[in-house]
Amino acid sequence: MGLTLAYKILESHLVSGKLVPGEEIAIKIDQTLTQDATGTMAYLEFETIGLNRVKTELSVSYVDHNILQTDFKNADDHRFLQSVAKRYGIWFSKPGNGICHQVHLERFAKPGKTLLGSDSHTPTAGGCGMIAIGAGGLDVAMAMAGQPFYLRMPKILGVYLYGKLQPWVSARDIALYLLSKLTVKGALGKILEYFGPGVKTLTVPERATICNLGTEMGATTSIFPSDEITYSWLKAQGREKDFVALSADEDAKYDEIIEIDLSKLEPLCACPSSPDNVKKVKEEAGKPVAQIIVGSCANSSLKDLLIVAKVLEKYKVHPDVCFEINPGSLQVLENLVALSAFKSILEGGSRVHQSGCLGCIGMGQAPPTNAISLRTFTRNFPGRSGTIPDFVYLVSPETAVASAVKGVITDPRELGEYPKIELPEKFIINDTLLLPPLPEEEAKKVKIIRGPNIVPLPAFDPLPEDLKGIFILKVEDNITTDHIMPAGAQILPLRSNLPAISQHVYKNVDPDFAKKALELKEQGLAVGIVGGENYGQGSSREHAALAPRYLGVRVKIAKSFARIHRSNLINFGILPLVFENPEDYNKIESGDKFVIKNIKSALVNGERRIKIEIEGKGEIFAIAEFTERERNCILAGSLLNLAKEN
Ligand code: MIC
Ligand code: SF4
Repeated sequence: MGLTLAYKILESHLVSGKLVPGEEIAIKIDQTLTQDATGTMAYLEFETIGLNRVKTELSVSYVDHNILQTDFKNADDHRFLQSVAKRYGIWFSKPGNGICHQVHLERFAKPGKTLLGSDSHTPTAGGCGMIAIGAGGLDVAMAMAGQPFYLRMPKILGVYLYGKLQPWVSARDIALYLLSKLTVKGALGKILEYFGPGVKTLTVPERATICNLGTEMGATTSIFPSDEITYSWLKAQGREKDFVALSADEDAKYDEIIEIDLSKLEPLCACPSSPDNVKKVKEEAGKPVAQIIVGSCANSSLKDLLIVAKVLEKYKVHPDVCFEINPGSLQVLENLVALSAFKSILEGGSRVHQSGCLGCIGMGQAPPTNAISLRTFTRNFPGRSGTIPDFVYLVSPETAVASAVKGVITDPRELGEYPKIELPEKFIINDTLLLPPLPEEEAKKVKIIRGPNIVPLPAFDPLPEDLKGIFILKVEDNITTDHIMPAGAQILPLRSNLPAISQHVYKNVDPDFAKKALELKEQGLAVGIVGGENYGQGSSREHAALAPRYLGVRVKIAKSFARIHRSNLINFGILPLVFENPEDYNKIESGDKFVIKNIKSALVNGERRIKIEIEGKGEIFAIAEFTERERNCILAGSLLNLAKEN
């Protein structure tokens, strides 16, 4: 029986376990990436492990999220990160060099290798034939320390592409089509592997867009084969030596298959406020738009901005639209300039920003009140833009620019003939903002620079024998990490300061959450949270576990959990329990008192069924589905405690 590409790469990196769906496996990690919003914590964690240098083939620290410097905090973080990179043998991508995933694809992604990144969109590099997975900062710190990465072997969902996209339909529309079929939880526990004749019609950045958005479906990762198109991409980056041809066997056996005829797709959009609320652009056409942004790790490659430039050669941006461009990287920007495309972007009426995440994570670019904003971003979760309520649509660069010139949501096919776009055979490469690691002897002498906002991690107490407390919050399905630990210009700068950032947990859901939780913690009681399906979807931010833990959260009971958030909870000693009977969700209300007797002994004995007594309502049962490693981690109170014990 033939093998899938994902299987082959996992097999060549397997450290322990069996490659059987659902079984825990450990894989060797070749490369890591961090970004500044998750990176400061990841490096504080790496420091506590006490090594002299990273043990990976390559580790890169990017600064792309917190590049708004409203005071000393972000600037201090940048200096901390740069000094850590120098000290421990890590590449450092300076602010302005671009979004981690775009730069990684350009400069470092290698077919056949594994990459672990402290950002949920790390799978973008799957466009270049690698297994690239998003994880919490602590998992990435462990990988930098040479430890394998543990995960449950996903199922492999083969996506068979055939036909060719019609003019004005692009990679984003393929991903939106899949989102409409799979929803935000349809790819949980799965790897999306693309194959079939349609693959050859897509460039590497287009493949990367598709892999990037697999994250929004809950996928563990997404991957494309490495073929002659991958070779041309690497060659254009001056990296042809990194090429190896890789694909699934002809007779590969996928756990499931979805087929997509690319020629049948049309421009799609994700309506407010979920990436899977997908409709045809023509169904929404005619609605006035106030703001449009082309950017983010999903859609800000050279091709994405060239299409914008080509349209703006002919038309001007509508006077009532604020049309903004966030180039994916310095390389994209420089090549746009060299191709004279930047001129049309400027002359056409765009507002151009520096390369980085910017408004995608609410660092500026908030839309006006009661107005539609179209974005080529990854997520339109409620309030993520910074305006509450917001009306954010996710669209392709083609739909974005067509709507920008018309002033209303517009199907780009209305613009007539599709412009001819040629990508350079060789990109202009400028790595001056990308600093290589120092040699070991020199690195040892480097002093790490810490600003006053960089607060060391507190100690986390082990799991007590009984958990007695109150469920202080009950939330619905698909709660995102943006609900749990919001980002944006005021909160993101607090990522290295746990006591400060904790004050903002669940702020937009229950403004008193932090206060209530801390009061219970002071009384020695445990804080509990009740959730629905796919609890904790979205980002990899471990602060969505770390900060609640700091506030005294010890148990979350939900119908199901998103992969990265579940791992982060375990890494910081919070029990993620799943309702045995999902109907029991209706029995618990916020404010209910609970007791979980002998939970410690139950975990020590590997018991799966846990009794929870709810005051005045009787008992319910929850499933504690943990591997031995996960159980030990929860018992120790955190993975760091466990690592120290060992
Ligand atoms: C996001 O897109 O939500 C982020 C910001 O990139 C996060 C990481 C973070 O919260 O720092 C992610 O996707 O993992
Ligand atoms: Fe940055 Fe947005 Fe991509 Fe997250 S999704 S890495 S915030 S561009």
